[in-house]
Amino acid sequence: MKATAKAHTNIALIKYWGKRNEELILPTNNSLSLTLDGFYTTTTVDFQEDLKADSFELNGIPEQGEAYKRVTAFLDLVRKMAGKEVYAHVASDNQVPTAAGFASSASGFAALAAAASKAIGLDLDDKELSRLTRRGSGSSSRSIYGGFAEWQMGEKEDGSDSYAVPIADENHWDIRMAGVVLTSEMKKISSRAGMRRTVETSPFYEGWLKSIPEDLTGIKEAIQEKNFIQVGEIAEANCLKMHATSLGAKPPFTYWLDSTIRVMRQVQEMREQGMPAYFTIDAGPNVKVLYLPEHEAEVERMLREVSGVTDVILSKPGPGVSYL
Ligand code: 2P0
Repeated sequence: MKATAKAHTNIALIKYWGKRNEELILPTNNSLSLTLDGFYTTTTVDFQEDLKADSFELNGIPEQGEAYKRVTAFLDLVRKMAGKEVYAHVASDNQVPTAAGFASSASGFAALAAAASKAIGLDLDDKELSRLTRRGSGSSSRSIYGGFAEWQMGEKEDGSDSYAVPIADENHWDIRMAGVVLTSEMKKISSRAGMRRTVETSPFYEGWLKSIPEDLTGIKEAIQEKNFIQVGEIAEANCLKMHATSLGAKPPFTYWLDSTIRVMRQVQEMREQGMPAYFTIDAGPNVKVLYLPEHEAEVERMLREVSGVTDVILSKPGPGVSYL
């Protein structure tokens, strides 16, 4: 009853920002992401009849706090699905630079869901796996697939129709993303708390939701046509709308630093110099920049020039979940 799985992290171009059901992790809108090569989690789950409790080791270090609780709560779901009462050793190796604002929860839960379900004898297809991993962390539902994936919010109360679907795999289009590292400080407001406060209090939230269908239609069309400018314009505007909702929250908040804004301005400067590049930002200060391979050297050079930038990490589209 042992299995190992590998999953890559993803960055949303159309953001997930708010839940309609906190326990089942059901979102208020569809989101769409790009899975990245190079940043992944490899997890081994080993169920053993003689264990009295689960254990969780991350990069070789035993975890006990919040991370352990989220892993065991997730394993409870897997045990329930399989109808088996057996505990596991879980060992994860995280190759995700979390300091760069690449969320490790997406790759982490996708690898855990795949390894745990396989180890306990559940034979899940991608759709079932996406639905399961969603319960660990919403964004992980999209990491089941390589390249571009869309998490469909679904309508049902039980969440059975809320899972990701593939849009175009990692070989469809060589589009690149740079992770611009600004700070390694832990953020003050988690994405979970931030989205909750925004849903509950921001008068801009309704406008955000209304704008999603048009963004989704436009970006999916642009991905199929490999229209970089259209993908970039929609993704950048979508990110700005998401961040605008937090300024309208009560109390208001922002994840941006002064250096975040300097990077945004530098991306604008790149465009003025004739280099198509667009940014997106998640629930943190760091910036991700979309660009095309032919501009890689220049994009990296210009990003490193910005005051406050400590590192720039380049990435290509990556694959979906796999078993080792
Ligand atoms: C996203 N974020 O679509 C958005 C954009 C942050 C900003 O998904 O509560 O860690 O575990 O479902 O998936 C971060 O939220 O939240 C996130 P939970 P998750 O990538």
